Amino acid sequence: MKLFMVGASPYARKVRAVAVTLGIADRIELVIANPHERPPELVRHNPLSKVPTLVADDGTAIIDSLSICEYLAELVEGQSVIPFTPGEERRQILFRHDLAHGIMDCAVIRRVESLKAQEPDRADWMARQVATIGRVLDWFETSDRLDGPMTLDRLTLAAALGFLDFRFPDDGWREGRPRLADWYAEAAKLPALAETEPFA
Ligand SMILES: N[C@@H](CCC(=O)N[C@@H](CS)C(=O)NCC(=O)O)C(=O)O
Repeated sequence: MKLFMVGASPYARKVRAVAVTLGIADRIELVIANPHERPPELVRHNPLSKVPTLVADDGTAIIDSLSICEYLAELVEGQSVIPFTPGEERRQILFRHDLAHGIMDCAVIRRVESLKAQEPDRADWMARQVATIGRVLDWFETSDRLDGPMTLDRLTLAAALGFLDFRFPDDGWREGRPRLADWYAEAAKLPALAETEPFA
């Protein structure tokens, strides 16, 4: 399999963290492709020109990080990253995944906006992202499901927090959130996170 990615993408990191957790990272060849440059080898598989994009061994493309994570999980019998059986447990994991994934969305918007010239409308838009990220972090701080096995939701949360540290190291998201800070300090030591640190 080939994974088109960039080193800074939190979405790609989520996929890689899942692959490490599933024990199949060695089956994935990493291909660095800047989606903003619309590289033909990426666009051929994914006309959206977004990373991550996975190309399976039979040439099938799987796009969007959640679909890729589910595909990878399908390859491993008895996996426990994401339950496939419809029901409460799957809904809860996907709910927390979607919240953590939302942190990524807001942080990526903020990063892109921060590279542009400052204008009042833009400052408002960025402040909204910061506020949304803060609300979701507060939600996780008080969640009674913070601790537990590294299922998709927790892997996504850890990748999102890693992206905040990578792009906004002065934000101080740990302040007032001691549970989340302690949880992340432990999560970051796991191979899934330690082996997939972001790079520019
Ligand atoms: N919802 C997608 C988001 C992927 C995404 O937006 N990736 C960024 C890189 S971090 C990208 O490819 N941007 C290029 C573009 O939007 O043109 C996922 O979860 O995989």
